Amino acid sequence: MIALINPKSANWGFRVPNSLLTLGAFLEGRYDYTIIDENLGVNAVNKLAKLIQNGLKYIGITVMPAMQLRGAYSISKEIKTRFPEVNIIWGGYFSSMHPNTVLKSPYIDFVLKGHAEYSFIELLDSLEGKPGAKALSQIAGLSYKSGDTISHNQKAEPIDPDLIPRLPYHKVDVDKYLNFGKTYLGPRTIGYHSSVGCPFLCGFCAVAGIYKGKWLGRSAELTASDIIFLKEKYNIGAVEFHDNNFFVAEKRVYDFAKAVNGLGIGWWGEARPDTVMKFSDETWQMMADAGCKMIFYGAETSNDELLKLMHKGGTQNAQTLLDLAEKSKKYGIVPELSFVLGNPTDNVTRDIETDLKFIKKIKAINPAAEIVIYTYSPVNFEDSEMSLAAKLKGFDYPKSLEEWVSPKWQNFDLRKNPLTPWLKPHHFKMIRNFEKTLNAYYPTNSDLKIKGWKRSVLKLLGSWRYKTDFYTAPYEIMLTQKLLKYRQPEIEGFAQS
Ligand code: B12
Ligand code: SF4
Repeated sequence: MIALINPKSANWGFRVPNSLLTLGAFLEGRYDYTIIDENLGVNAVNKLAKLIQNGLKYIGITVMPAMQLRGAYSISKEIKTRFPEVNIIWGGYFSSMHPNTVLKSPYIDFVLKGHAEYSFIELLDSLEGKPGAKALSQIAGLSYKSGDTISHNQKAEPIDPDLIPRLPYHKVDVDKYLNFGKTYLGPRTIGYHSSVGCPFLCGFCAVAGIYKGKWLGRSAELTASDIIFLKEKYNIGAVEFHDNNFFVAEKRVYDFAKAVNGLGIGWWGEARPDTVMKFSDETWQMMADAGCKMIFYGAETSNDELLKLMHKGGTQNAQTLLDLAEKSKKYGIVPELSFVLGNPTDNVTRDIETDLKFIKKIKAINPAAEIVIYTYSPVNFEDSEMSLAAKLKGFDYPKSLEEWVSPKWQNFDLRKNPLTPWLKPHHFKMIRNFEKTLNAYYPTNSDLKIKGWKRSVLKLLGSWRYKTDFYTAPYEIMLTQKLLKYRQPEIEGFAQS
Protein backbone atom coordinates (compact mmCIF):
# COMPACT_ATOMS: atom_id res chain seq x y z
CA MET A 1 0.00 0.00 0.00
CA ILE A 2 1.18 3.51 -0.86
CA ALA A 3 -0.29 6.70 0.58
CA LEU A 4 -0.35 9.81 -1.62
CA ILE A 5 -0.75 13.00 0.39
CA ASN A 6 -2.06 16.39 -0.69
CA PRO A 7 -1.23 18.69 2.23
CA LYS A 8 -3.59 21.65 2.62
CA SER A 9 -2.84 24.01 -0.25
CA ALA A 10 -4.98 27.08 0.43
CA ASN A 11 -7.53 28.47 2.85
CA TRP A 12 -9.85 29.82 0.20
CA GLY A 13 -10.24 27.05 -2.27
CA PHE A 14 -9.14 23.73 -3.60
CA ARG A 15 -9.68 21.49 -6.58
CA VAL A 16 -9.37 17.77 -7.30
CA PRO A 17 -5.72 16.82 -6.62
CA ASN A 18 -4.65 16.35 -10.24
CA SER A 19 -0.97 15.79 -9.40
CA LEU A 20 -1.81 12.77 -7.25
CA LEU A 21 -4.57 11.48 -9.53
CA THR A 22 -2.06 11.50 -12.39
CA LEU A 23 0.39 9.40 -10.36
CA GLY A 24 -2.56 7.20 -9.38
CA ALA A 25 -3.49 6.62 -13.03
CA PHE A 26 -0.11 4.88 -13.44
CA LEU A 27 -0.22 3.00 -10.12
CA GLU A 28 -3.59 1.42 -11.02
CA GLY A 29 -3.15 -2.33 -11.45
CA ARG A 30 0.47 -2.16 -10.23
CA TYR A 31 0.32 -1.01 -6.59
CA ASP A 32 -2.49 -0.60 -4.11
CA TYR A 33 -2.73 3.08 -3.11
CA THR A 34 -4.87 5.61 -1.30
CA ILE A 35 -5.15 9.40 -1.64
CA ILE A 36 -5.32 11.52 1.52
CA ASP A 37 -6.28 15.16 0.98
CA GLU A 38 -5.92 17.54 3.91
CA ASN A 39 -7.99 20.12 2.01
CA LEU A 40 -11.02 18.00 2.89
CA GLY A 41 -10.37 18.43 6.61
CA VAL A 42 -8.62 15.07 7.08
CA ASN A 43 -5.68 14.83 9.50
CA ALA A 44 -3.05 13.08 7.40
CA VAL A 45 -0.78 12.15 10.32
CA ASN A 46 -3.56 10.30 12.19
CA LYS A 47 -4.60 8.44 9.05
CA LEU A 48 -1.02 7.58 8.17
CA ALA A 49 -0.23 6.31 11.69
CA LYS A 50 -3.09 3.80 11.36
CA LEU A 51 -2.03 2.74 7.87
CA ILE A 52 1.59 2.28 8.98
CA GLN A 53 0.42 -0.06 11.73
CA ASN A 54 -1.23 -2.07 8.94
CA GLY A 55 1.96 -2.29 6.87
CA LEU A 56 2.21 1.01 4.90
CA LYS A 57 5.84 1.55 3.83
CA TYR A 58 5.74 4.38 1.29
CA ILE A 59 4.37 7.90 1.54
CA GLY A 60 4.39 10.23 -1.48
CA ILE A 61 3.74 13.90 -0.79
CA THR A 62 3.03 16.59 -3.38
CA VAL A 63 4.63 19.89 -2.49
CA MET A 64 3.86 23.37 -3.80
CA PRO A 65 5.45 26.33 -2.02
CA ALA A 66 3.86 28.15 0.97
CA MET A 67 1.06 26.52 2.94
CA GLN A 68 1.48 23.13 1.25
CA LEU A 69 5.20 23.15 1.98
CA ARG A 70 4.49 23.87 5.64
CA GLY A 71 2.04 20.95 5.80
CA ALA A 72 4.38 18.59 3.94
CA TYR A 73 7.21 19.47 6.31
CA SER A 74 5.22 18.91 9.49
CA ILE A 75 3.68 15.63 8.25
CA SER A 76 7.12 14.33 7.21
CA LYS A 77 8.73 15.40 10.49
CA GLU A 78 6.09 13.78 12.65
CA ILE A 79 5.88 10.53 10.69
CA LYS A 80 9.64 10.11 10.27
CA THR A 81 10.25 10.76 13.96
CA ARG A 82 7.63 8.21 15.01
CA PHE A 83 8.20 5.68 12.21
CA PRO A 84 11.79 6.02 10.90
CA GLU A 85 11.49 2.90 8.70
CA VAL A 86 8.80 4.45 6.45
CA ASN A 87 10.03 5.93 3.14
CA ILE A 88 9.02 9.53 2.55
CA ILE A 89 9.09 10.70 -1.06
CA TRP A 90 8.50 14.30 -2.10
CA GLY A 91 7.47 15.45 -5.59
CA GLY A 92 5.97 18.54 -7.23
CA TYR A 93 7.24 22.04 -7.99
CA PHE A 94 8.89 22.98 -4.70
CA SER A 95 10.94 19.83 -4.36
CA SER A 96 11.83 19.90 -8.06
CA MET A 97 13.29 23.38 -7.66
CA HIS A 98 15.08 22.77 -4.34
CA PRO A 99 16.02 19.06 -4.10
CA ASN A 100 19.24 19.68 -2.13
CA THR A 101 17.54 21.70 0.57
CA VAL A 102 14.78 19.09 0.85
CA LEU A 103 17.14 16.13 1.14
CA LYS A 104 19.34 17.87 3.70
CA SER A 105 16.38 17.41 6.02
CA PRO A 106 16.45 14.10 7.94
CA TYR A 107 12.69 13.70 7.43
CA ILE A 108 12.66 13.16 3.66
CA ASP A 109 14.27 10.17 1.91
CA PHE A 110 13.72 10.79 -1.81
CA VAL A 111 12.81 13.57 -4.21
CA LEU A 112 11.41 12.89 -7.66
CA LYS A 113 11.98 15.98 -9.78
CA GLY A 114 9.63 16.98 -12.59
CA HIS A 115 7.17 14.50 -14.05
CA ALA A 116 7.07 11.21 -12.20
CA GLU A 117 4.48 9.02 -13.93
CA TYR A 118 7.08 6.31 -14.65
CA SER A 119 9.87 7.20 -12.24
CA PHE A 120 7.62 6.84 -9.19
CA ILE A 121 6.85 3.25 -10.16
CA GLU A 122 10.51 2.60 -10.93
CA LEU A 123 11.45 3.86 -7.48
CA LEU A 124 8.84 1.66 -5.79
CA ASP A 125 9.97 -1.36 -7.85
CA SER A 126 13.57 -0.69 -6.88
CA LEU A 127 12.80 -0.30 -3.17
CA GLU A 128 10.66 -3.43 -3.28
CA GLY A 129 13.54 -5.30 -4.95
CA LYS A 130 11.36 -6.44 -7.86
CA PRO A 131 13.16 -8.57 -10.47
CA GLY A 132 14.59 -6.40 -13.25
CA ALA A 133 14.06 -3.20 -11.24
CA LYS A 134 16.42 -0.31 -11.94
CA ALA A 135 19.15 0.72 -9.49
CA LEU A 136 18.50 4.07 -7.77
CA SER A 137 21.24 5.67 -9.86
CA GLN A 138 19.33 4.80 -13.07
CA ILE A 139 15.96 6.30 -12.21
CA ALA A 140 15.39 9.51 -14.16
CA GLY A 141 14.59 12.55 -12.03
CA LEU A 142 15.51 10.89 -8.74
CA SER A 143 17.53 12.67 -6.04
CA TYR A 144 18.57 10.52 -3.12
CA LYS A 145 21.09 10.33 -0.33
CA SER A 146 23.62 7.81 0.87
CA GLY A 147 25.20 8.90 4.12
CA ASP A 148 26.04 12.59 3.77
CA THR A 149 26.14 12.51 -0.03
CA ILE A 150 23.17 13.70 -2.09
CA SER A 151 23.02 12.42 -5.67
CA HIS A 152 20.91 13.83 -8.49
CA ASN A 153 20.10 11.69 -11.52
CA GLN A 154 19.45 13.10 -14.97
CA LYS A 155 16.11 14.80 -15.51
CA ALA A 156 12.88 12.89 -16.25
CA GLU A 157 11.30 14.00 -19.52
CA PRO A 158 7.58 14.85 -19.43
CA ILE A 159 5.48 12.19 -21.10
CA ASP A 160 3.11 12.71 -24.01
CA PRO A 161 -0.18 13.73 -22.30
CA ASP A 162 -2.08 11.53 -24.76
CA LEU A 163 -0.51 8.54 -22.97
CA ILE A 164 -2.08 9.48 -19.64
CA PRO A 165 -5.13 7.28 -19.03
CA ARG A 166 -8.35 8.88 -17.80
CA LEU A 167 -7.68 9.91 -14.19
CA PRO A 168 -8.92 7.52 -11.46
CA TYR A 169 -11.59 9.93 -10.16
CA HIS A 170 -13.16 7.06 -8.21
CA LYS A 171 -10.24 7.33 -5.77
CA VAL A 172 -11.51 10.67 -4.44
CA ASP A 173 -14.90 12.02 -3.45
CA VAL A 174 -15.37 14.25 -6.53
CA ASP A 175 -18.60 15.76 -5.20
CA LYS A 176 -16.82 17.22 -2.19
CA TYR A 177 -14.54 19.15 -4.52
CA LEU A 178 -17.33 20.23 -6.87
CA ASN A 179 -19.56 21.42 -4.05
CA PHE A 180 -16.91 23.81 -2.88
CA GLY A 181 -18.81 26.76 -4.32
CA LYS A 182 -19.96 28.46 -7.47
CA THR A 183 -17.27 30.34 -9.36
CA TYR A 184 -17.57 33.08 -11.96
CA LEU A 185 -17.33 30.30 -14.54
CA GLY A 186 -20.36 28.40 -13.27
CA PRO A 187 -21.42 25.84 -10.65
CA ARG A 188 -19.53 22.62 -9.85
CA THR A 189 -16.13 23.74 -11.10
CA ILE A 190 -13.44 21.13 -11.72
CA GLY A 191 -9.71 21.60 -12.37
CA TYR A 192 -8.24 19.84 -15.38
CA HIS A 193 -4.73 19.69 -16.80
CA SER A 194 -4.51 19.25 -20.58
CA SER A 195 -0.86 19.99 -21.38
CA VAL A 196 2.54 20.13 -19.80
CA GLY A 197 5.22 22.80 -19.90
CA CYS A 198 5.39 25.90 -22.03
CA PRO A 199 7.36 26.74 -25.20
CA PHE A 200 8.70 29.98 -23.67
CA LEU A 201 11.57 30.68 -21.29
CA CYS A 202 10.52 33.67 -19.21
CA GLY A 203 13.27 34.37 -16.72
CA PHE A 204 10.97 34.75 -13.68
CA CYS A 205 8.89 31.62 -14.16
CA ALA A 206 9.22 28.26 -12.39
CA VAL A 207 7.64 26.54 -15.41
CA ALA A 208 10.47 27.71 -17.68
CA GLY A 209 13.00 26.51 -15.10
CA ILE A 210 11.53 23.02 -15.10
CA TYR A 211 10.43 22.47 -18.72
CA LYS A 212 13.16 24.48 -20.51
CA GLY A 213 10.88 25.48 -23.37
CA LYS A 214 9.12 22.18 -23.90
CA TRP A 215 5.33 21.99 -24.33
CA LEU A 216 3.21 18.91 -25.01
CA GLY A 217 -0.57 19.01 -25.35
CA ARG A 218 -3.23 16.33 -24.94
CA SER A 219 -5.20 16.13 -28.17
CA ALA A 220 -8.38 18.17 -28.52
CA GLU A 221 -10.35 14.90 -28.95
CA LEU A 222 -9.08 13.27 -25.73
CA THR A 223 -9.43 16.51 -23.76
CA ALA A 224 -13.00 17.02 -24.97
CA SER A 225 -13.89 13.39 -24.30
CA ASP A 226 -12.67 13.71 -20.69
CA ILE A 227 -14.71 16.87 -20.20
CA ILE A 228 -17.81 15.23 -21.71
CA PHE A 229 -17.24 12.25 -19.37
CA LEU A 230 -16.98 14.59 -16.37
CA LYS A 231 -20.18 16.34 -17.43
CA GLU A 232 -22.06 13.04 -17.80
CA LYS A 233 -20.69 11.36 -14.67
CA TYR A 234 -20.35 14.27 -12.22
CA ASN A 235 -22.50 16.97 -13.79
CA ILE A 236 -19.70 19.53 -13.82
CA GLY A 237 -20.72 23.05 -14.78
CA ALA A 238 -17.32 24.65 -15.30
CA VAL A 239 -13.68 23.82 -15.94
CA GLU A 240 -10.51 25.60 -14.91
CA PHE A 241 -7.70 24.50 -17.21
CA HIS A 242 -4.68 24.52 -14.93
CA ASP A 243 -2.24 24.19 -17.83
CA ASN A 244 0.62 26.65 -17.71
CA ASN A 245 -0.29 27.69 -21.21
CA PHE A 246 -3.54 26.17 -22.51
CA PHE A 247 -3.71 28.22 -25.70
CA VAL A 248 -0.35 27.34 -27.32
CA ALA A 249 -1.83 25.66 -30.42
CA GLU A 250 -4.71 27.45 -32.16
CA LYS A 251 -6.07 24.33 -33.90
CA ARG A 252 -6.18 22.38 -30.63
CA VAL A 253 -8.11 25.22 -29.00
CA TYR A 254 -10.52 25.53 -31.92
CA ASP A 255 -11.18 21.78 -32.14
CA PHE A 256 -11.67 21.49 -28.39
CA ALA A 257 -14.05 24.46 -28.30
CA LYS A 258 -16.04 23.04 -31.22
CA ALA A 259 -16.33 19.65 -29.48
CA VAL A 260 -17.69 21.10 -26.21
CA ASN A 261 -19.83 23.81 -27.79
CA GLY A 262 -23.40 23.38 -26.57
CA LEU A 263 -22.54 21.49 -23.37
CA GLY A 264 -23.25 24.58 -21.29
CA ILE A 265 -19.87 24.53 -19.56
CA GLY A 266 -17.99 27.72 -18.64
CA TRP A 267 -14.21 27.48 -18.93
CA TRP A 268 -11.03 29.35 -18.12
CA GLY A 269 -7.39 28.89 -19.01
CA GLU A 270 -4.03 30.63 -19.17
CA ALA A 271 -2.56 32.18 -22.30
CA ARG A 272 0.05 34.51 -23.66
CA PRO A 273 -1.31 37.76 -25.10
CA ASP A 274 0.78 37.57 -28.29
CA THR A 275 -0.37 33.98 -28.99
CA VAL A 276 -4.10 34.62 -28.84
CA MET A 277 -3.77 37.92 -30.69
CA LYS A 278 -2.65 35.80 -33.64
CA PHE A 279 -5.79 33.62 -33.46
CA SER A 280 -8.34 34.13 -36.24
CA ASP A 281 -11.69 35.80 -35.57
CA GLU A 282 -13.31 32.44 -36.25
CA THR A 283 -11.37 30.87 -33.35
CA TRP A 284 -12.21 33.77 -31.02
CA GLN A 285 -15.89 33.42 -31.91
CA MET A 286 -15.80 29.64 -31.37
CA MET A 287 -14.13 30.09 -27.98
CA ALA A 288 -16.78 32.60 -26.90
CA ASP A 289 -19.66 30.45 -28.19
CA ALA A 290 -18.27 27.35 -26.46
CA GLY A 291 -18.22 28.93 -23.00
CA CYS A 292 -14.71 30.40 -22.63
CA LYS A 293 -15.54 33.13 -20.12
CA MET A 294 -12.21 34.34 -18.89
CA ILE A 295 -8.53 33.99 -19.82
CA PHE A 296 -5.57 34.63 -17.55
CA TYR A 297 -2.62 36.36 -19.23
CA GLY A 298 0.90 37.18 -18.17
CA ALA A 299 0.88 40.88 -19.06
CA GLU A 300 3.96 41.39 -16.82
CA THR A 301 4.80 45.03 -17.65
CA SER A 302 4.22 47.80 -20.16
CA ASN A 303 7.96 48.40 -20.35
CA ASP A 304 9.14 46.75 -23.57
CA GLU A 305 12.81 46.89 -22.50
CA LEU A 306 11.97 45.13 -19.25
CA LEU A 307 10.08 42.45 -21.16
CA LYS A 308 13.36 41.69 -22.92
CA LEU A 309 15.20 41.47 -19.58
CA MET A 310 12.47 39.10 -18.44
CA HIS A 311 13.16 36.92 -21.50
CA LYS A 312 9.45 37.11 -22.27
CA GLY A 313 10.13 36.13 -25.87
CA GLY A 314 7.50 36.05 -28.62
CA THR A 315 6.11 39.32 -29.93
CA GLN A 316 4.47 40.67 -26.79
CA ASN A 317 4.73 44.39 -26.06
CA ALA A 318 2.61 47.15 -24.53
CA GLN A 319 0.59 47.59 -27.72
CA THR A 320 -0.29 43.85 -27.71
CA LEU A 321 -1.93 44.32 -24.32
CA LEU A 322 -3.99 47.31 -25.45
CA ASP A 323 -5.12 45.40 -28.56
CA LEU A 324 -5.95 42.40 -26.42
CA ALA A 325 -8.12 44.51 -24.10
CA GLU A 326 -10.08 45.69 -27.14
CA LYS A 327 -10.40 42.26 -28.75
CA SER A 328 -11.51 40.56 -25.53
CA LYS A 329 -14.20 43.20 -25.10
CA LYS A 330 -15.49 42.50 -28.61
CA TYR A 331 -15.89 38.77 -27.88
CA GLY A 332 -17.02 39.11 -24.25
CA ILE A 333 -14.14 37.01 -22.87
CA VAL A 334 -12.81 38.69 -19.73
CA PRO A 335 -9.02 39.17 -19.83
CA GLU A 336 -7.39 38.62 -16.46
CA LEU A 337 -4.08 40.45 -16.76
CA SER A 338 -1.28 39.67 -14.37
CA PHE A 339 1.43 42.30 -13.91
CA VAL A 340 4.77 41.70 -12.22
CA LEU A 341 6.01 44.89 -10.55
CA GLY A 342 9.13 45.59 -8.51
CA ASN A 343 11.62 44.10 -10.94
CA PRO A 344 15.39 44.55 -10.45
CA THR A 345 15.82 47.60 -12.75
CA ASP A 346 17.84 50.81 -12.41
CA ASN A 347 14.79 52.92 -11.47
CA VAL A 348 12.24 50.87 -9.57
CA THR A 349 9.96 53.82 -8.66
CA ARG A 350 9.70 55.08 -12.23
CA ASP A 351 8.98 51.61 -13.59
CA ILE A 352 6.23 50.94 -11.05
CA GLU A 353 4.58 54.32 -11.75
CA THR A 354 4.65 53.73 -15.50
CA ASP A 355 2.92 50.37 -15.12
CA LEU A 356 0.24 51.74 -12.79
CA LYS A 357 -0.61 54.41 -15.38
CA PHE A 358 -0.72 51.77 -18.08
CA ILE A 359 -3.13 49.62 -16.07
CA LYS A 360 -5.52 52.61 -16.02
CA LYS A 361 -5.25 52.79 -19.82
CA ILE A 362 -6.27 49.11 -20.08
CA LYS A 363 -9.22 49.67 -17.77
CA ALA A 364 -10.35 52.64 -19.86
CA ILE A 365 -10.47 50.40 -22.94
CA ASN A 366 -12.03 47.39 -21.25
CA PRO A 367 -13.46 48.03 -17.77
CA ALA A 368 -14.24 44.31 -17.38
CA ALA A 369 -10.51 43.46 -17.56
CA GLU A 370 -9.32 42.01 -14.25
CA ILE A 371 -5.95 43.17 -13.01
CA VAL A 372 -3.75 41.00 -10.82
CA ILE A 373 -0.60 42.62 -9.45
CA TYR A 374 2.31 40.48 -8.27
CA THR A 375 5.66 41.63 -7.01
CA TYR A 376 8.65 40.01 -8.62
CA SER A 377 9.95 37.02 -6.60
CA PRO A 378 13.08 35.37 -7.99
CA VAL A 379 12.77 31.69 -8.88
CA ASN A 380 15.62 29.24 -8.99
CA PHE A 381 16.37 29.62 -12.69
CA GLU A 382 20.11 29.89 -12.73
CA ASP A 383 20.71 30.70 -16.38
CA SER A 384 18.42 33.74 -16.56
CA GLU A 385 19.62 37.32 -16.46
CA MET A 386 16.88 38.13 -13.96
CA SER A 387 18.06 35.54 -11.46
CA LEU A 388 21.60 36.79 -11.87
CA ALA A 389 20.50 40.40 -11.45
CA ALA A 390 18.62 39.38 -8.29
CA LYS A 391 21.68 37.61 -6.86
CA LEU A 392 23.95 40.55 -7.67
CA LYS A 393 21.56 42.82 -5.79
CA GLY A 394 21.87 40.66 -2.67
CA PHE A 395 19.03 38.13 -2.94
CA ASP A 396 19.52 34.50 -1.90
CA TYR A 397 17.33 31.49 -1.01
CA PRO A 398 17.02 29.82 2.40
CA LYS A 399 19.38 26.92 2.93
CA SER A 400 17.10 24.72 5.05
CA LEU A 401 13.47 23.61 5.12
CA GLU A 402 13.10 25.09 8.61
CA GLU A 403 13.92 28.50 7.16
CA TRP A 404 11.60 27.97 4.17
CA VAL A 405 8.64 27.29 6.46
CA SER A 406 9.28 30.40 8.58
CA PRO A 407 6.58 33.12 8.22
CA LYS A 408 9.03 35.42 6.39
CA TRP A 409 9.58 32.93 3.53
CA GLN A 410 5.95 31.80 3.47
CA ASN A 411 5.06 35.37 2.56
CA PHE A 412 7.73 35.29 -0.13
CA ASP A 413 6.12 32.20 -1.61
CA LEU A 414 2.72 33.82 -1.61
CA ARG A 415 4.27 36.78 -3.39
CA LYS A 416 3.09 38.95 -0.50
CA ASN A 417 6.59 39.98 0.43
CA PRO A 418 9.27 39.18 -2.14
CA LEU A 419 12.18 39.97 0.26
CA THR A 420 14.10 41.52 -2.61
CA PRO A 421 16.45 44.20 -1.25
CA TRP A 422 15.70 46.75 -4.00
CA LEU A 423 11.95 46.85 -3.25
CA LYS A 424 11.57 49.33 -0.38
CA PRO A 425 8.52 49.61 1.89
CA HIS A 426 7.34 52.75 0.05
CA HIS A 427 7.32 50.84 -3.27
CA PHE A 428 5.28 48.16 -1.68
CA LYS A 429 2.80 50.66 -0.27
CA MET A 430 2.54 52.45 -3.60
CA ILE A 431 1.54 49.20 -5.32
CA ARG A 432 -0.87 47.98 -2.65
CA ASN A 433 -2.60 51.36 -2.20
CA PHE A 434 -3.14 51.63 -5.94
CA GLU A 435 -4.48 48.09 -6.01
CA LYS A 436 -6.95 48.83 -3.21
CA THR A 437 -8.23 51.90 -5.01
CA LEU A 438 -8.45 50.09 -8.35
CA ASN A 439 -10.40 47.19 -6.84
CA ALA A 440 -12.81 49.59 -5.17
CA TYR A 441 -13.40 51.65 -8.30
CA TYR A 442 -13.65 48.50 -10.44
CA PRO A 443 -14.88 45.67 -8.14
CA THR A 444 -13.92 42.30 -9.58
CA ASN A 445 -16.59 40.49 -11.59
CA SER A 446 -15.40 37.15 -10.29
CA ASP A 447 -16.45 37.97 -6.72
CA LEU A 448 -20.07 36.85 -6.90
CA LYS A 449 -20.94 38.37 -3.51
CA ILE A 450 -20.29 41.94 -4.64
CA LYS A 451 -23.43 42.94 -6.50
CA GLY A 452 -25.97 45.82 -6.60
CA TRP A 453 -25.55 48.49 -3.89
CA LYS A 454 -22.28 47.03 -2.69
CA ARG A 455 -20.73 47.66 -6.10
CA SER A 456 -22.07 51.24 -6.16
CA VAL A 457 -20.70 52.01 -2.69
CA LEU A 458 -17.28 50.68 -3.61
CA LYS A 459 -17.21 52.58 -6.90
CA LEU A 460 -18.15 55.81 -5.19
CA LEU A 461 -15.45 55.36 -2.58
CA GLY A 462 -12.71 54.62 -5.08
CA SER A 463 -13.82 57.27 -7.56
CA TRP A 464 -12.10 60.48 -6.36
CA ARG A 465 -8.83 58.74 -5.58
CA TYR A 466 -8.76 56.92 -8.91
CA LYS A 467 -9.57 60.05 -10.90
CA THR A 468 -7.05 62.26 -9.09
CA ASP A 469 -4.27 59.64 -8.86
CA PHE A 470 -4.20 60.03 -5.08
CA TYR A 471 -3.72 56.63 -3.52
CA THR A 472 -1.98 57.37 -0.21
CA ALA A 473 -3.48 55.87 2.99
CA PRO A 474 -6.81 54.57 1.60
CA TYR A 475 -8.15 53.77 5.11
CA GLU A 476 -11.80 54.26 4.17
CA ILE A 477 -11.41 51.66 1.40
CA MET A 478 -9.64 49.25 3.72
CA LEU A 479 -12.46 49.54 6.25
CA THR A 480 -15.10 48.91 3.56
CA GLN A 481 -13.08 45.97 2.31
CA LYS A 482 -13.24 44.49 5.80
CA LEU A 483 -16.97 45.17 6.15
CA LEU A 484 -17.99 43.86 2.72
CA LYS A 485 -15.35 41.11 2.68
CA TYR A 486 -14.67 41.59 -1.02
CA ARG A 487 -11.58 40.13 -2.55
CA GLN A 488 -8.81 40.96 -4.96
CA PRO A 489 -9.10 39.43 -8.44
CA GLU A 490 -6.41 36.80 -7.97
CA ILE A 491 -8.24 33.60 -7.13
CA GLU A 492 -8.93 32.54 -10.70
CA GLY A 493 -5.28 33.05 -11.60
CA PHE A 494 -2.99 30.25 -10.57
CA ALA A 495 0.17 30.77 -12.56
CA GLN A 496 2.04 33.54 -14.25
CA SER A 497 1.49 32.81 -17.87
C1 B12 B 1 -3.84 23.88 -9.20
C2 B12 B 1 -2.73 24.74 -8.65
C3 B12 B 1 -2.92 25.28 -7.41
C4 B12 B 1 -4.14 25.01 -6.56
C5 B12 B 1 -4.05 23.69 -5.81
C6 B12 B 1 -5.30 22.90 -6.09
C7 B12 B 1 -5.44 21.67 -5.27
N1 B12 B 1 -5.07 20.54 -5.78
O1 B12 B 1 -5.94 21.75 -4.21
C8 B12 B 1 -4.15 26.23 -5.62
C9 B12 B 1 -5.02 27.27 -6.22
C10 B12 B 1 -4.58 26.01 -4.20
C11 B12 B 1 -2.70 26.71 -5.74
C12 B12 B 1 -2.15 27.57 -4.85
C13 B12 B 1 -0.84 28.09 -4.95
N2 B12 B 1 0.05 27.83 -5.93
CO1 B12 B 1 -0.30 26.59 -7.34
N3 B12 B 1 -0.58 25.75 -8.94
C14 B12 B 1 -1.55 25.01 -9.40
C15 B12 B 1 -1.29 24.63 -10.85
C16 B12 B 1 -2.08 25.62 -11.72
C17 B12 B 1 -1.62 23.23 -11.30
C18 B12 B 1 -0.99 22.10 -10.47
C19 B12 B 1 -1.46 20.79 -11.04
O2 B12 B 1 -2.47 20.25 -10.64
N4 B12 B 1 -0.76 20.26 -12.06
C20 B12 B 1 -1.13 19.04 -12.73
C21 B12 B 1 -0.22 17.88 -12.36
C22 B12 B 1 -0.57 16.68 -13.20
O3 B12 B 1 1.11 18.25 -12.64
P1 B12 B 1 2.16 18.43 -11.47
O4 B12 B 1 1.56 19.08 -10.29
O5 B12 B 1 3.37 19.08 -12.01
O6 B12 B 1 2.51 16.91 -11.03
C23 B12 B 1 3.48 16.12 -11.69
C24 B12 B 1 4.90 16.32 -11.12
O7 B12 B 1 5.14 17.58 -10.55
C25 B12 B 1 5.08 15.22 -10.16
N5 B12 B 1 4.53 15.31 -8.83
C26 B12 B 1 3.67 16.17 -8.28
N6 B12 B 1 3.39 15.83 -7.03
C27 B12 B 1 4.07 14.72 -6.74
C28 B12 B 1 4.14 13.94 -5.59
C29 B12 B 1 4.96 12.80 -5.60
C30 B12 B 1 5.03 11.94 -4.39
C31 B12 B 1 5.71 12.46 -6.75
C32 B12 B 1 6.57 11.27 -6.75
C33 B12 B 1 5.63 13.25 -7.89
C34 B12 B 1 4.81 14.36 -7.89
O8 B12 B 1 4.39 14.16 -10.80
C35 B12 B 1 3.17 14.68 -11.36
C36 B12 B 1 2.81 13.85 -12.56
O9 B12 B 1 3.88 13.86 -13.47
C37 B12 B 1 0.26 24.89 -10.96
C38 B12 B 1 0.74 25.27 -12.34
C39 B12 B 1 0.74 24.08 -13.25
N7 B12 B 1 0.16 24.26 -14.39
O10 B12 B 1 1.23 23.01 -12.93
C40 B12 B 1 0.46 26.00 -9.93
C41 B12 B 1 1.80 26.11 -9.21
C42 B12 B 1 2.24 24.73 -8.79
N8 B12 B 1 1.44 26.89 -8.03
C43 B12 B 1 2.37 27.70 -7.69
C44 B12 B 1 2.29 28.58 -6.60
C45 B12 B 1 3.49 29.52 -6.40
C46 B12 B 1 1.18 28.58 -5.77
C47 B12 B 1 1.04 29.43 -4.52
C48 B12 B 1 2.16 29.17 -3.53
C49 B12 B 1 1.09 30.92 -4.76
C50 B12 B 1 0.23 31.56 -5.72
N9 B12 B 1 0.13 32.83 -5.51
O11 B12 B 1 -0.31 30.97 -6.65
C51 B12 B 1 -0.34 29.04 -3.96
C52 B12 B 1 -0.26 28.44 -2.56
C53 B12 B 1 -1.45 28.85 -1.77
C54 B12 B 1 -1.21 28.77 -0.29
N10 B12 B 1 -2.05 29.43 0.45
O12 B12 B 1 -0.31 28.14 0.19
C55 B12 B 1 3.55 27.63 -8.61
C56 B12 B 1 4.79 26.93 -8.04
C57 B12 B 1 6.06 27.63 -8.50
C58 B12 B 1 7.25 27.39 -7.64
N11 B12 B 1 8.09 28.41 -7.56
O13 B12 B 1 7.41 26.36 -7.06
C59 B12 B 1 2.94 26.96 -9.87
C60 B12 B 1 3.91 26.15 -10.71
C61 B12 B 1 2.35 28.12 -10.71
C62 B12 B 1 3.40 29.03 -11.32
N12 B12 B 1 3.70 28.90 -12.59
O14 B12 B 1 3.93 29.90 -10.67
N13 B12 B 1 -2.08 26.19 -6.80
S1 SF4 C 1 5.45 33.02 -17.75
FE1 SF4 C 1 3.89 31.96 -19.00
S2 SF4 C 1 4.70 32.13 -21.10
FE2 SF4 C 1 6.45 32.52 -19.73
S3 SF4 C 1 7.45 30.52 -19.42
FE3 SF4 C 1 5.99 30.83 -17.72
S4 SF4 C 1 4.11 29.81 -18.40
FE4 SF4 C 1 5.37 30.14 -20.22
